[in-house]
Amino acid sequence: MNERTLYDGILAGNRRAVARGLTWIDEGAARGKDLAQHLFAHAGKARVIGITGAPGVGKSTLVNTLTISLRRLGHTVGILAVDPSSPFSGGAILGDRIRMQESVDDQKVYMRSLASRGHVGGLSRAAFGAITLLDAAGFDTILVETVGAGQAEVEIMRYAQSVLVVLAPGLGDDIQAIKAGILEIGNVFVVNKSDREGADLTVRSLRGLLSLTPESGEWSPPIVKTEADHDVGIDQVIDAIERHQMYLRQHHRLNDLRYRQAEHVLTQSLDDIRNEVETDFRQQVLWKEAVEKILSGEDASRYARNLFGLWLNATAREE
Ligand SMILES: Nc1nc2c(ncn2[C@@H]2O[C@H](COP(=O)(O)OP(=O)(O)O)[C@@H](O)[C@H]2O)c(=O)[nH]1
Ligand SMILES: [Mg+2]
Repeated sequence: MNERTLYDGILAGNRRAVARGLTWIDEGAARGKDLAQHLFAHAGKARVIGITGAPGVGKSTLVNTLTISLRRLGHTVGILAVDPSSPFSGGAILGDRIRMQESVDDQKVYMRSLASRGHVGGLSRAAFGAITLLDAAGFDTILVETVGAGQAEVEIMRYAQSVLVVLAPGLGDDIQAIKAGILEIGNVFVVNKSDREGADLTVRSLRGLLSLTPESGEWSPPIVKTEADHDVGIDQVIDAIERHQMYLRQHHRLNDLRYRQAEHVLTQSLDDIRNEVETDFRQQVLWKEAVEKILSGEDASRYARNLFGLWLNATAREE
């Protein structure tokens, strides 16, 4: 499959093309980056829901149950699991459960986990590319599951419109240990495993913590109790998401987000060019000459500008 066929296939929602494209993006190489950049113009229609929280709180179970409900409501759902520490094992289970519970058309759900890219920037970029691809492929709802631990995950949640932070009782005082960062990114809080003792205590502690964090605009994040493995509270989660989406539309936040994403794509593109320039010149004698000149007191920025100029001329000739 060449890039053109792949691109057209993705826009037509062809599953093989979607799978191949996600693999390209997950590789983190130039062809995947190009593909994601080309697809950006066709994205921006889906609602992107982030689901984050500590390992074991029930995020994957919630994603599974939410998907079933969203399918019942007629939505098409793209799912990304970004969890480098524990690879998503729910893929087959998800498919099976949906087939068991609903006679839905499998074609309307697509699930994929992203591998660890080794460094923060790579994983986050692959996630953004993958969201863009699923959006361009026509999935109207995209669920992105991350483990709310590191910087990469918080960064990935910045691509989501509505962020669900999932907690579970039994964390006790550990709730205090929840990073302030994760409280700030949450638009809806889900206290899952509410069949367990301590759920109400968790809700109260959470409410206390939330009252201390500065409010962002007129939205005050609701707290929803769920039992994700028994489809309890899922309608309320969907309702909270709908209300948050409505809030975003009414306050023109979706346009702002899209604008920032376009800026992000531009920044990435500039970074790519910078890296390409360096890689090119490191292989040439010019690089060594420049380094030696700088050693003997010449201005590095003059050389940097010079190298960019030469690179631009060379690429202009190629085109
Ligand atoms: N008791 C109880 N267990 C749950 C609930 N939701 C999920 N689980 C279980 O919690 C475990 C971890 O769930 P998982 O979805 O993999 O958590 P994740 O690591 O956050 O994705 C699994 O054994 C689930 O079956 C719930 O509402 N109540
Ligand atoms: Mg999981």
